Amino acid sequence: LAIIIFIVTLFQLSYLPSETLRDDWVSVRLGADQKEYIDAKGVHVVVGHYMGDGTNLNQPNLTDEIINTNNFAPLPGEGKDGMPVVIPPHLSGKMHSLYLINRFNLMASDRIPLNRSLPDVRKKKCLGKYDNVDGLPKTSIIIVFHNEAWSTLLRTVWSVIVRSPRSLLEEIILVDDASTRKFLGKELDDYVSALSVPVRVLRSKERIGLIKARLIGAREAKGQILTFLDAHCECTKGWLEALVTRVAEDRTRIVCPVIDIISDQTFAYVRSFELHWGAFNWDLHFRWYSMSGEELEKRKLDRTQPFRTPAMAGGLFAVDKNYFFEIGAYDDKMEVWGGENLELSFRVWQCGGSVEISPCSHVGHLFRKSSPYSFPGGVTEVLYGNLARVALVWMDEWKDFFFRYSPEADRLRDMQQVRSRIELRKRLNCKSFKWYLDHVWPQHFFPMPNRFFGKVRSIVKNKCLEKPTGKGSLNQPMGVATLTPCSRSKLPPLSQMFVISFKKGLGDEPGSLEGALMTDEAVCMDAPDRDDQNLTPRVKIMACSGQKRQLWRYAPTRKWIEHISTGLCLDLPKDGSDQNGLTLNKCENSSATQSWLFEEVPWR
Ligand code: LR7
Ligand code: MN
Repeated sequence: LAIIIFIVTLFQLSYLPSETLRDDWVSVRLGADQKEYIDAKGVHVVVGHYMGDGTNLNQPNLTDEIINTNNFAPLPGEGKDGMPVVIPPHLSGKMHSLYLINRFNLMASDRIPLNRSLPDVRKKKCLGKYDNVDGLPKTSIIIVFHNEAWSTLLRTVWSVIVRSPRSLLEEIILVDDASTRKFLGKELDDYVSALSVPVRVLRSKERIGLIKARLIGAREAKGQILTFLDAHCECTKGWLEALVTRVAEDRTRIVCPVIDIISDQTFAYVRSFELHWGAFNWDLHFRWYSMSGEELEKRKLDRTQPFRTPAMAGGLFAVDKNYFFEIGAYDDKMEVWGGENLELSFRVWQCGGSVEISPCSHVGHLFRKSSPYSFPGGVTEVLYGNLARVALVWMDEWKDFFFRYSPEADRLRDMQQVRSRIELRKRLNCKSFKWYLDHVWPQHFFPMPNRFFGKVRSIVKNKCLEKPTGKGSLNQPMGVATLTPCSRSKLPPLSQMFVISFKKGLGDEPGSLEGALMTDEAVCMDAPDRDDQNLTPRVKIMACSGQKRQLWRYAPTRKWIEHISTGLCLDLPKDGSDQNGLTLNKCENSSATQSWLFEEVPWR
């Protein structure tokens, strides 16, 4: 059970984009954790985790027979144009138990034709932009899978065939990572041999995990370009042209599509945001964050330009095959799942390439709230072992920060043999992790030698600033800025740790600070720009925006935390309580409630 709960939180915390509720959806019934909506066209939509969230796993025993049966039975028009599927109420019981097999609504998927239509979700400006595919190299599409459902796997294949220019498609390679489901054997071989595009099924007898499975596919590929997809994707019009064109222009580019959402409940195709980039948090979990304001400004003229991303989600990207192998493909000592996306991102950036997202390429991915398959070796061991390798090889002094706060990874640190990967890094003459943070992701919130890292203490309260537990969009923490009793541990909880730059100008006293007051998950202390007389400004902690309203200044003798845009000082509310959050007031000399201490904590 512990393992299951871990997997569930792992996935919930990871990169599920915020649940998208359209304005025109009307709520018709609110269950415990189930919400149903009727949209403008009268279509039923179910949102929320009403199953598969780990709370109901002790449901009817799924026999091997049920798991091994292929129930694919398409109904014409079902799921058409990416519309949600409605399951008739009398089938609800069966739907719930089938859900548990893959942690998505298998019954819904099995009712949608493999070649269903999808809307063209691209911006108008994309249309025509990548239409000329003459002379472009061909690509091998590589899809690895372990016990995938028939309908999702083959809908992925069909969406590639139906929506890619034939002249760009060398072949489709399916790599079976030791699946045990019967229908993925000969039935699959026979089915794909009749398709109009060459499809090869490569099989691993042993469970090798997605990383080594992709390596098999990559080595076997005949195309000049490799395009990877998860086994439950649906490609939309124009997706491949936009990727291949950019890789062909510059072979050191890794190009990712915008990843849209296929609902695990209804299989609705939901367009996602184009202006999020990929990065990670202090625990090295992949995250989507809003692009910085500066970056957005630059893109105002043309939002269809590909943009650089600090990290890729992992599953969906195109890369030049020779380049992929020149820079070291994947770390073949990584197991099962996880970490390889950051490893590849760091490596490509640090060794002279780039990773970008093309807003003109949209591919849907079926997001799940938990993982359906086993992690041989244990979830924690697998994931944190892989992450330890990432840190050891690529992160220089930031690995110490990671290991200090991640006991799971620290425990596995000494077991990792990374010599050949470190040699690879030397051979390729790759840049430092500091260079990566400074140049690829200047908006990052990691500690740095020129930054303060530690607790922010109120001198009257013996309490410290705390990151809120509420969630905003993109699942980032959000809430009013509050205080909690300061931790006295040598290793304080990360929720009390903040980062802000040292200010080292002429005449600045030592220990002066200035900039955004940031913490994990790209959140910053925020207050309204103008001093509104009627309203005591509430100070919040929310997504970093790069705006002036998030800039603060501190000098150790005065002890004020000044809000730069208003000139006001961070204060406890007048009633002395801090439960409802901190506030801003006119700065007063030697006001105890406006006095703060920045207490550094070592991170290296
Ligand atoms: O042991 C395994 N063997 C496999 O072949 C485990 C998995 N797999 C296959 C699996 O069938 C699937 O096709 O590998 C693929 C990825 O596994 P998922 O779908 O369970 O992973 P995910 O979508 O939850 O995980 C994301 O992170 C992974 C970390 O290792 C991989 O990089 C996935 O490719 C990646 N998925 C995406 O990037 C899709 C978009 C997510 C976002 C945003
Ligand atoms: Mn996936």
